[in-house]
Amino acid sequence: MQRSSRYRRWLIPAVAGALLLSGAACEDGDFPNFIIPVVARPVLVATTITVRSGDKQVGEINKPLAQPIVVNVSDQNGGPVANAAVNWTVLSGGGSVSAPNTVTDANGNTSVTWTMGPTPGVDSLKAMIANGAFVIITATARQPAPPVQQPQIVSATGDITPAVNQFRALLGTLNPNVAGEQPGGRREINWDGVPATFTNNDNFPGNFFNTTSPRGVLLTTLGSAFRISDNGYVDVNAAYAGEFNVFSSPKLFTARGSTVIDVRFFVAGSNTPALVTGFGSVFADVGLPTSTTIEYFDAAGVRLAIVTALPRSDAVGLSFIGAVFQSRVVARVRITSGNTPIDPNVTDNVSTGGTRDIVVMDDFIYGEPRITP
Ligand SMILES: [Ca+2]
Ligand SMILES: [Ca+2]
Ligand SMILES: [Ca+2]
Repeated sequence: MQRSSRYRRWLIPAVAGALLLSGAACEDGDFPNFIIPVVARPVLVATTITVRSGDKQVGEINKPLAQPIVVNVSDQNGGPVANAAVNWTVLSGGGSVSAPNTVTDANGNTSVTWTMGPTPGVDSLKAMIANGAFVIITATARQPAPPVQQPQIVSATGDITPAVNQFRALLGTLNPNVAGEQPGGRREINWDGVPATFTNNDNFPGNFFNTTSPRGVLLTTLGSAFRISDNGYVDVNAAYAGEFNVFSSPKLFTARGSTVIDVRFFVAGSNTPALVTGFGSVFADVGLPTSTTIEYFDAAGVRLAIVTALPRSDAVGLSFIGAVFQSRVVARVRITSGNTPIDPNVTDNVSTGGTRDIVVMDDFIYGEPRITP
């Protein structure tokens, strides 16, 4: 009986998880004075939660982040805890998670998919375990990038008439040269009606086709002036004879001192900026495959597209390039016509193997400039 009693006295604390049982601590005088180490297994519980992956992502508003949010739950010894409950709470941003409560796998991991809220900014998410330990995960929600519009491009060299007519048809019927917004359709500038006072000299004003003849374009150049010619610019340099042929007779257009011209759109006859769906131009004597381009910009100045005119392929030497977007998004185009401006002392030398490519312009064809996209 006595032995059984002693046994009980040290067994019970051991079962209760005590690490040691000291005989000296016993009040019972005849209990042997020795120390029994009892290697009791501590109860391992979910103690710590950490983010394994998915923190600080950047995503789109109202869209799930690309990567799941993975957390890991570990015990007092840093070992993984399986079947630990994790509670997920969106703290800010108004988004949502795929499940409010999850449990860890054998590796101590569990995850959710996090969908961003409706406003741009930093969203935050809390993942918490039963003992109150938690981690905060953040993500940045952005506005979705505007869909990249792929314009329809019309390009030709040689006989360009079918391409020009195709481009005209894409834009719609030709509007009269009057002030104000037309409901749709297109405008054109062929330079042929520019009066003699602005022909074969450097006096052509960049606002001519928004004032004298209101068609909604303002021309500017990085160079010094614009020049309209009814003789293929032979009055500038006699060596240009036969180089620059017309699509619409008899006049052509180019800048002096630069090959770069900006065309900005306005409601015809006004100072109100406007947008067009597309723009194209006829070019004369494109000699090099990359010298002549049209760049399209939106109202914020973002470049939407760049197109490159094909080099001349026949004796006439005309090229056409134009682009039409699905909606009215073009506020400005930048034309680069060749790499060398007309000059009394400079000739185009591409045909003899050189790299100086002088290019001039004929017809501009563009959508009706309107205020609304
Ligand atoms: Ca013309
Ligand atoms: Ca040439
Ligand atoms: Ca040329």
